[in-house]
Amino acid sequence: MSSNDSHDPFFRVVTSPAFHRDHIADLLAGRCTAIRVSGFMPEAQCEEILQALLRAEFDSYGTERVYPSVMRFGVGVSDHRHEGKVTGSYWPAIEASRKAWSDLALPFDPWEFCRTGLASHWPGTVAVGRREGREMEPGVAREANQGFQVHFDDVTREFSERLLDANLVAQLAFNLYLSVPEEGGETIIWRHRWQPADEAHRLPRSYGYAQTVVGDAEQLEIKSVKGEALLFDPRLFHAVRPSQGERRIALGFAVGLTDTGDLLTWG
Ligand SMILES: O=C(O)CCC(=O)C(=O)O
Ligand SMILES: [Fe+2]
Repeated sequence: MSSNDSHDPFFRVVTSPAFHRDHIADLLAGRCTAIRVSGFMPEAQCEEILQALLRAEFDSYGTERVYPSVMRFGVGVSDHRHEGKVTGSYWPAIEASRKAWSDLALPFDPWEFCRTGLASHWPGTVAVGRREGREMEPGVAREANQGFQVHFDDVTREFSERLLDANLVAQLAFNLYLSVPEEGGETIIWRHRWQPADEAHRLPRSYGYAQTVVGDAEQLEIKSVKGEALLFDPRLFHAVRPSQGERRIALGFAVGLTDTGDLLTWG
């Protein structure tokens, strides 16, 4: 716990056997911070994806911006951003990624599996987001053995133009853990949203911030287990602790709520 004793009752993790509509609404409204669904994907299917990924070659994110390095399989749109705009390299990268995923020859589509699980109790549709009429990347497999720096995710601030062909009113982050280390690898979420003065804590040329940015804000620590899905509010500063032993591999995507009540996903 933090050194600050005052507790916000809405700063909490909900654990549930499925993604219920009320919980997702609570998360979007700020009445909770994260939803954990353990056993979201059966062990055998996690293992199938994991073994296929381990046979494949991961790329690293731009090592200048993302340090310590995070390996990925798939395309993250923030790697194709320049001065608040999506660069021309994005669509060819997606084409290459489609081929790489299809070469894994998985008997099912892991992203569709995740979307179906999110949609099970949601009244709107859950679909991959589109941009300029084209389907975006459905998600990215990420291996972050050395963790993620303290950061937040908010495409409204990252991009000066509309990223999707839709009006987004909120953004969430989804992760499904395929392989988790015994030691470390915790996801930490702080009860602190970006404010302009936080820029003083920015790490040079990085996506991240020094941990001083969160001061003594309340924090939640989530040690996920294999097969578990985590949905959280990524506008809150968060980080992943470095790990030892087992590789830390997760499937992740962003989830946007539209002004028509649908959930759109992208990598
Ligand atoms: O891997 C995690 O637990 C969280 C990664 C992250 O930064 C995100 O999903 O936005
Ligand atoms: Fe993040």
